Amino acid sequence: MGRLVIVSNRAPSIDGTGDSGGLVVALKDALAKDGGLWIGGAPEQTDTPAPSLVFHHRPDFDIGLFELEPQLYRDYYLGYSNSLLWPALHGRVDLIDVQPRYAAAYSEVSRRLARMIFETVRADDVIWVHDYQLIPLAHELRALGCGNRIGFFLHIPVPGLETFKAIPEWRDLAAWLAEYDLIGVQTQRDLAHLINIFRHTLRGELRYNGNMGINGREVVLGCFPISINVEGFRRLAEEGSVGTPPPPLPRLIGVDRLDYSKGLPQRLAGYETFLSQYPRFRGQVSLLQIAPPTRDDVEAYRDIREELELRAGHINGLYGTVDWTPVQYIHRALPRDELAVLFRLSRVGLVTPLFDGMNLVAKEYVAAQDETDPGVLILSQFAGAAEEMPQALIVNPHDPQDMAEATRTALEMPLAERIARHAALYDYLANHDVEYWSASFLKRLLAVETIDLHWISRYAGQQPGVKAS
Ligand code: ADQ
Repeated sequence: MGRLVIVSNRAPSIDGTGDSGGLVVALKDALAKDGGLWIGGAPEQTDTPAPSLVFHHRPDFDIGLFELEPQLYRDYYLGYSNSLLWPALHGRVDLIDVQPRYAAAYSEVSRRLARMIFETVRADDVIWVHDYQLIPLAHELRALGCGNRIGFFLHIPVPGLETFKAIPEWRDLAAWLAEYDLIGVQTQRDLAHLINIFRHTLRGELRYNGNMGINGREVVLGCFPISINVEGFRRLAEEGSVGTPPPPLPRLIGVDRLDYSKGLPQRLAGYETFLSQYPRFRGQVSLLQIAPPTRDDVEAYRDIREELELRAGHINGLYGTVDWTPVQYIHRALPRDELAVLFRLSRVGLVTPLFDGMNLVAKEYVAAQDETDPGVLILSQFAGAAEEMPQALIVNPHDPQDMAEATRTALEMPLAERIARHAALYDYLANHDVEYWSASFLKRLLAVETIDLHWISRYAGQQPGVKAS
């Protein structure tokens, strides 16, 4: 194999700062092995973007940045990606903002990026594209005659067909997806939805091996639940410290980007029901909600912030006393080691999104626990993580009563049961960490049969394997 080429909306930092979580850690080793390249958007936009990738060398891998004009970036990223695709794929069609210029910008970015990638990749490089911001990329690369293996991983959910059809370009999106060699999704739920979308939109046929025959070629589909560096996060929790020692209350903790998909108002509604129905816990527990701002330029995100602050203020006004604050709310990001310790100190982890591709906080909470006195995870049935973590207390985040019951059960759970549930969850995660995730995706991508260049040439209108000038 040649190099591994990762493509994502945002590139890792050039100096390695901020590598501590997420994708970079997951892919670092795979990238370092064969002199890998990570292609991603430059952190700043410019009125005079470079026509080609701007390269930087890191000791572990190279970075190729693509630059965009501010307006194009806004329409592609804040517009199409986050005001249309994000809400639609999370089932919130009531929030979608359809603007023709968003759709044009979305295609334009992949088109430009494909040109830059095509002039850079070698024939045996393997390309792995990440997430909903770049779905058309394989289509644009194929149109240029690119015959490389190209895989795609979608980090967020695939909704049901009817919801998907609320996106005006739903047919295009399905067709663009079908041009990858391998499409990875987080859960069996997503896989079933994707198969249905292909069947309905492109007359895709499911084969005995789980692949789909679409437009005369075979597309490999797979479910690859993403994970975390389990051992690393456990160590952070054991060794880290928090600046100010938290008060010695058995705490509930929630840590989420401030996003409407994370179900934060519903979580507070469940907590309010809990405090109202079980007065004996008043003054005994508090909920620490850490929710850093995200995508502040999109209206729906400003609304959710206001709603959360109103609800938190309402609960504190209703139940708080001079020496007890029921909801503590922090509206900023915290260092990872501090988060890990807070998870470990909390008796209950609340992970209750309305719809979520996976949700890594659920896995971080379990990894951070003291195995001799672990806390309990309350997990939404709509988080992708629920498929893998049945030993959590699974709840319906729309039902405050269910949330209140689960909170009481978690707080009263005997030590032996907490230990048993945690041990099962931790064992599973230890065997399915983020390295396992990236290795299994790449293994599957490398096993895909080399694609039919004659098929590509039909698109490119040129000889197979010949690069367009
Ligand atoms: P996200 O929607 O961002 O990711 P999630 O999986 O929960 O959601 O990851 C969030 C990460 O940010 C976690 O590592 C968490 O610890 C961190 N974080 C959250 N709040 C923080 C805070 N206040 N301070 C510091 N760190 C904080 C998308 C999909 C998910 C999918 C991931 C990975 O929406 O469903 O799990 O990609 O594929």
